[in-house]
Amino acid sequence: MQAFSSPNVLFIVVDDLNDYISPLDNHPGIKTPHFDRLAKRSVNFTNAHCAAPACHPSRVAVMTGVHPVQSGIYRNMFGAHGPRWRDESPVLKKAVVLSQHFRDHGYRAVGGGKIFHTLQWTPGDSQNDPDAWDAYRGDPLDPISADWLRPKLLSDEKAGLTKGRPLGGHANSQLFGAAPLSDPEESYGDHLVTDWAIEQMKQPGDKPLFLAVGLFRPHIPWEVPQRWFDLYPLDEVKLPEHRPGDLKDAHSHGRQSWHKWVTDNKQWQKFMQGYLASISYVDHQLGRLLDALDASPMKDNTIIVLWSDHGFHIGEKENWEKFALWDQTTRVPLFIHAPGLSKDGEKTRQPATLTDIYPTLCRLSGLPIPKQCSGTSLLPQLKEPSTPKKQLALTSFQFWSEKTPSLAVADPRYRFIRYGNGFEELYDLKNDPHEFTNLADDPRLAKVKVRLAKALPAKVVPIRTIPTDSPFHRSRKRGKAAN
Ligand SMILES: [Ca+2]
Repeated sequence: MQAFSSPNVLFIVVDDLNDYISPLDNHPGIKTPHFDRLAKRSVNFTNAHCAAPACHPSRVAVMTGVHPVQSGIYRNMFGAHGPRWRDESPVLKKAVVLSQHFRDHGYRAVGGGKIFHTLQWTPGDSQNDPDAWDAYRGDPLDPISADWLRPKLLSDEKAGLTKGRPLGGHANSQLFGAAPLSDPEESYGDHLVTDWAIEQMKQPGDKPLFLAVGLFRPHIPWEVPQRWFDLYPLDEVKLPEHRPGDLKDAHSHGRQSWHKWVTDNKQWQKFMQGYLASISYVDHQLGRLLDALDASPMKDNTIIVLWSDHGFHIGEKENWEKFALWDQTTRVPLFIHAPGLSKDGEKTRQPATLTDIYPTLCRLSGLPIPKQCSGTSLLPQLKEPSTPKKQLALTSFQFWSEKTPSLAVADPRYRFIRYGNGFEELYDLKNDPHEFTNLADDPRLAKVKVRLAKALPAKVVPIRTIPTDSPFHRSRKRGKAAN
C-alpha cells in the first residue's frame, strides 16, 4: 500500500483499435481475453467516440481536452519535431497537457511509446511535448521508430501483386500490409514499451504516479510475431459485415482506390488476419500491464483508463483505415476503472467523447479542471452507468475535397452526420448497427434529425494550416531537439 491518498493513474492508449474486441463484440472469433478482463474491472463505454478520426487531432484533443471544433486541428499534419500543435492553433498556445496538469498537482508523470502523434516510419516526426513529463522512455521526440523492426518482404512484383499499393510512395512500400515477424518477441515493438511500463509500476516512488503507455499496434504495418497470426487461420478469417452498393446513399470518403487495390489483389482476408493478429498481440501486452499492476504496490489505488485514438475500417463501406465519420471510424474502446467508485463490469451506451477523459481524470483525482477543457466529466456514468448524459458525442473531420469541417453526433441510439458539402446522414444504430441505411430523408425520423442537428455546435473554428515558422517545425531544425 502506498503512503498517499491520491490515486495513481494508469493511462493506456492503443493506436487504431476499433470495436472488433470481444467486449465490444463486433467481430466473430476475435481473441482478446485481456480486454474482457479489463471490461470486468471497469465501466465499458460502448458508445464512446473520438474527437477526430485521425491520430494527430484525436490525441491532441485528449491530451489538452480541447476539441478540434475549438482548435481547428481536424487532420494529421506531418513534419513536426515537438509540440508544434501549440503553434498550429492559437487556442492551444498555452494549453496545459494532461500529464503536466498532474505534475502541477503533486504527481510524477512519466510516458512511453506513442501518446502524441508519431509513426513507426517517420523517425523524429513527433508532436510530443517533452516538457509535459518528468521522464519519457527513450527519445521523447522519436518514441517508437527504433523499436519496430521490419521483416524481409518479397516485392509486390515478385509476389504477383499489381502496382499501386496504397502508401507505396514511402521508402518501404509495404507499410499497408500484413506479415509475420520472426525476431524474438521480447526484442522489439510494444513489448519493449510494456517492459518499461512494468518497471515503472514496480517502484512507483513517494508521489502518486501518472503512467502513460502508448501501444502502436494494431496500426499498420500489421507485422507481429507468427504466433498471433496462428490464432486466425486464413481460411477461417471472416470479412467484416459489408453490403455492395453501401455508399449509394452515403457521402464519398474518397479512398475507394485503397479498397480496389485490396480486392483486385485478393488481399482482404489476409489484411483482416493481420489486423486481428495485431489486436491479439496488443491484447497480450494489455494482459502484461494488468498482471504487473496487480503485483505492484499500486494495485488497489490506481485509476485505469484505456482508449484508442479512433476506430478503423477493414473494407466496410469500401474504406480502409480511418478518415471518415461513420460509427466504424469514430467509435472507440473506452474503459475506465476508478477504485471504490466505478460500477465495474457494467456497460453504458451513454455517449462519451474522448475529450471527456481529461475532466474525468481531474474529478477522480481531486484536481481542478482547467478552463481549456471542453468535455464533460463521466463521473455520473462511472457511479451509475445508466445515468443519462446530456452532451452527445461529437466528432469532427475535414475531408480533403471540402472547404469546411464535417461534424457527427451520437446519442445512445442515433447518429447524425452533416458533411462540409451539406450532405446529411442519419442512422438508427439499434436497428442498423452497420449504418447501411441512411435515414436522413425519412419523415418518421424528422424530429430525431432536428434534435441531433441542434446538438451540432453552431460555430466551429476553420481548419488550421501548418505553421512553418514554428520552432517545432521539422524542416527548420531537422534532427535536432527544439526547445
Ligand atoms: Ca491512430
